[in-house]
Amino acid sequence: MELLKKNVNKRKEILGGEIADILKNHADTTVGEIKVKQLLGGMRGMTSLVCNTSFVDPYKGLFISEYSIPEFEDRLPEEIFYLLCAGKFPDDDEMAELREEINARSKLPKFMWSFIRSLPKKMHPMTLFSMCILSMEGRSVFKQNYGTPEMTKAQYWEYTLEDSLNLLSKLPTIAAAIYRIHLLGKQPIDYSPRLDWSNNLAQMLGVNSERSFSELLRLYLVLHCDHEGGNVSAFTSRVVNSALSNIYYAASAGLNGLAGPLHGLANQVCLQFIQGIHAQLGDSPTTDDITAYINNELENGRVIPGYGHAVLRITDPRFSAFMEFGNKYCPNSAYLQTVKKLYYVVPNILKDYKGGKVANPYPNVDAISGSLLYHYGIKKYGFYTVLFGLSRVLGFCAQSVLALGLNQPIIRPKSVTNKWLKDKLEKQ
Ligand code: NMX
Ligand code: MLT
Repeated sequence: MELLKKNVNKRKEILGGEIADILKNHADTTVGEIKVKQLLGGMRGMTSLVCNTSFVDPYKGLFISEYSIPEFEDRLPEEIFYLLCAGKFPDDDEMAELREEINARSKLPKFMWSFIRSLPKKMHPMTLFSMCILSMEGRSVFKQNYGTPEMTKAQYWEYTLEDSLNLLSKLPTIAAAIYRIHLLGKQPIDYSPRLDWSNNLAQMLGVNSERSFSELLRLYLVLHCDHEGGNVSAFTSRVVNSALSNIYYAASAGLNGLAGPLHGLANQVCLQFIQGIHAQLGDSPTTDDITAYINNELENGRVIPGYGHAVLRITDPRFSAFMEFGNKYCPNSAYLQTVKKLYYVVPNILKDYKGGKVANPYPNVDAISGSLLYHYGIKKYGFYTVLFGLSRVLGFCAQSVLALGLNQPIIRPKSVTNKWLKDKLEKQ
C-alpha cells in the first residue's frame, strides 16, 4: 500500500505543519468558554477535540475534507476511506492498489466461522460484531511490534494503517456471516475478489439481487462512515486508541458505544417504532392518528427515535439523501410513507415539547435507514446497527491513523467533584 501510505504521509505533513504553526503562535490563546451547564450536560457544544477526517456543520451537515454529502454520496465506500485518510479521492492507480490490498487481506481467520456458529442465538448481532473484531486483536501488527527497536513512535500510524486495512478488508464478510449464519441459520456465501465492497456485501447477504439493493448498501456504507470526532462511538474508539490499545480494541470499543439506543441502535428502534405504529393504526395511518400516537409516547416519557441531534440543527442531510433514494426506488413502500408522515408531524410537536427544550426537532439518519433496508428484504432489524458499524469503522480507523500520525497524545480530560465546582463558583 505504498501509494496510500505516501498520500497519508503527505496529508500528515500538511496537517502537522499547520498544528506546529498554530501551537507556535497561539498555544495559550483561549478559543472558547466552558459553561457549568456544559460541564454537567455531557459536554454538548464544548469545543474540545481536533479531528481532521470530517466536520459536522450544525446547519449544513457532514463534510469530509471540503466535500459535502451531495458531493461525495455517489462514491464507493473504498473511495470514502481514502478521502478520510488522505484528504483526497484516489485516482485509478491508487484505487487499484487499495482494491488489491483489500482482496489480499479479506480472508477470515479459520476460527471465525466456528466462533460465529458457537454464539448463543439470542445474542444481539452487535455483540457478535464487536466480539468478532475483538477476537482478532492478537493479530494486530501494532501490538506485535510495539516495544521493538524496529518500531519508532513516528511509525505508529503506519502500523495502525496496516491493522486498519487488515481489519476493514474482513468486515463485509464478517457482517454477512453474522446475518446468514446467526440470524438466518443459513450457509454463508463466498466473498468475490471481482466485486467492490457494497456489491460483495449485497451478494454475501443473499437476500436481494436487485441492482438498487447494492446501490442502497453502497449509499448506506458511505453515509455512515464518519461524523467528526465527538460522537459516542468515534470518541470512544479514539480514546481507547489514544492509550495505544490497537485498532481492534478501539473499533470493538467504539462499536459498543454505537450499540446504544441514543446512538446507532436508533436505526433498529426506529423500524420497531414504525412497526408499532402500523400494528396499532394499520399500514396507512393518518397524520392525525400519528399526531395522537406521538403525543402519547411523549406523555409517557419516551423519546421519539430518529429525531434530535447533539450537533445538527437541521434535517440531517443523510436523512435527505436516503429520502431521495426512497423516492426514486421504492416510493410506494408502506414504511417509507409512514417515515414521510412522521417527518410532517414530529418536528412541529417537538418544537413545542418541554417548552422548546429539544435542541433539534428534525430527523436524523436513523429515522429512515431501517425502512429502506426492510423494503429490500433485510427484515432482521438487529442487523441494522451492524451495517452502521461496518461503515463507521472506516471513520474509527482513519481518525486513529491521522491522530497517531500527528503525534496526538493520550486523551485524558480532567474531571472534578461537586465540591470542587461549588468551591470554585463561590470564589467567583
Ligand atoms: N424525543 C423526545 N425528547 C427528546 C428528543 C426526542 N427525539 N430529542 C431530545 N429530547 C429531549 C432530551 O431527552 C432532553 O430532555 P431532558 O432534558 O428532559 O433529558 C431534551 O430534549 C434536550 O435534549 P437535546 O439537547 O435536544 O438533545 P441531546 O443532545 O441531549 O441528545 C439525542 C441528542 C440524539 C440523543 C436525542 O435527540 C435523542 O434521544 N434522540 C432520539 C434517539 C435518536 O434518534 N438517536 C440517534 C442519533 C443519531 N445517531 O445515529 O447516533
Ligand atoms: C453519528 O453519526 O455519529 C450520529 O449522528 C451521532 C452524532 O454525530 O453525535
